[in-house]
Amino acid sequence: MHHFFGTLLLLSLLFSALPAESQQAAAIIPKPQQVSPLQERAVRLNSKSHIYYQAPFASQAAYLQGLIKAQTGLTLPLQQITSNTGSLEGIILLQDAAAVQRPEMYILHSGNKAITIKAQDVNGIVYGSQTLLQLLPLENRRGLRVEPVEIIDYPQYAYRGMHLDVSRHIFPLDFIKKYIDYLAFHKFNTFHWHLSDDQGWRIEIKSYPKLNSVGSWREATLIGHFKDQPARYDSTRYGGYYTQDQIREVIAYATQRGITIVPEIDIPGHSRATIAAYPEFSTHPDTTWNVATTWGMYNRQNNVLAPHPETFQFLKTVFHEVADLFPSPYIHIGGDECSKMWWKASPQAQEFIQANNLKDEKGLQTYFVEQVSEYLAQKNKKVIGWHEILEGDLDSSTIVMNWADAKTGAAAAMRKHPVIMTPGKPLYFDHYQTKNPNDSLAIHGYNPLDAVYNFSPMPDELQGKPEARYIMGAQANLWTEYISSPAKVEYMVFPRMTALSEVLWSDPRQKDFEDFKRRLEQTVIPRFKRWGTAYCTEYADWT
Ligand code: TNX
Repeated sequence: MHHFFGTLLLLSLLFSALPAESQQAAAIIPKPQQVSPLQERAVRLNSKSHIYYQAPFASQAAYLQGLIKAQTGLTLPLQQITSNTGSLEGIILLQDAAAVQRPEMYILHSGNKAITIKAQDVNGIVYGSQTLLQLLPLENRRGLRVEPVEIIDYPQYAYRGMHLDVSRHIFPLDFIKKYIDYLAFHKFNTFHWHLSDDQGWRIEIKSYPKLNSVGSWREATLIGHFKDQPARYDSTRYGGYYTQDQIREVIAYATQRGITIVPEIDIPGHSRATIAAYPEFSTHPDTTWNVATTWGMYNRQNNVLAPHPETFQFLKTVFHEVADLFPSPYIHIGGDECSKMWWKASPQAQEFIQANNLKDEKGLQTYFVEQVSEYLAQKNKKVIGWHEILEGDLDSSTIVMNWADAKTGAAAAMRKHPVIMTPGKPLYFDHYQTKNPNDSLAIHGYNPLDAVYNFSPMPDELQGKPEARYIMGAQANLWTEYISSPAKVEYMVFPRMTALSEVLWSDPRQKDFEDFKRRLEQTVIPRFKRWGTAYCTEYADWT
């Protein structure tokens, strides 16, 4: 008894001794590299406070203004400045490459009359702004109080991505923007947009209009049975695509938020929608081939491109259109699950293999990758492909996106390929995150929150090796066979994406799952509730 009250007293003393600001600052997600409470006066923002910015950050100042208004109701006027006069009151966004020495880094100083965010690039300003939002209250009660604090912060990994498959199910443009907002909130910098697959082509291509008039649409599709729930189908004619104008709008939206959009056109397999539109590009041309209406690997139905001259002309034209549209330095060309049986069964493909001195079908796959890489090099783009592209001998300029285990990722790095880690376990967010038998239908596999949090992008095999530098970062993938609404997307990614943001951003030596959950509940969950985000509430009960 005596002991119990003694501990309680000690604890409450400890807590009251902690300055309020460090309690508040400590709840930031993803956890910053360095947070130091200051002995200065807290800043109070009111309707007279301005957001001052230097010219390169005009767009980000407007973004921050919108975020503060959405969170607190307070609109802060914008004002451009050329330098920091030292007497400004409000929020100040500054470019300072001397003080801020890394890309994407920011230094936030809050004290006395101003909150200054310094960075060398747009991304640093975006991340400093996100941190500031987490320091601000959720309501405006006679001004917004921000504790005196200095935060020095930068990411652990350069590539921090989230993927979304819009082929299996397509989502409204407004939701794509919302998804990008979620990424920005979590300090991700890459959105991998999976735009083509067997079940539908989702980007407007002007030179080959049947990709859209035929390839973007499919007949009724069985989404799936689950337990005793009735089978669900998409409507008789399901589909759609994003126009190039819509895509430009999304790119501008992402750019303002420091996010690069990497488009994926999946070849030479996963090309059923292409073949439905243009059967002449197939190894087994048949005008009855249609856009796929079931899921899974297409061994039984032809979905592989044939090595005709017309096919390569097609690929060159399509990838040039895509490269002209997206400012991203990277274009993803797929390369996964390309069934070799169709090339084996095609005399034309066999002839092509011989005529070009290729070893076998794997060599033909490499040939496809090399051709497309050449077209994209003409547009100054680097190529990303799923790790299956390593099956043949491929030179190391291609970036490998590894959805297998750490060992496969390490092997690619040892071959000097830059590597992005997206292992199915635990980064496939289409897998279950609860053990609830009544959970909404997902793909087999169990990737709970703590598994995501405890994941490390760095394979053990590379510890202490110079090749460790080839690990660019990681990404979670959201395949949407059983995800047909924005709400289900949110349910599947949250809060697992929050855990991944910390894996990619924060110092791994400071990992602490209990502390993470506390900050999740203090900072992120209230915002999910505010935004109406349909996150999975069972993240703690089933892990
Ligand atoms: C494998 S991983 C695929 C996708 C499926 C996914 C389902 C990869 C590159 N390909 O086509 O949607 O499994 O989890």
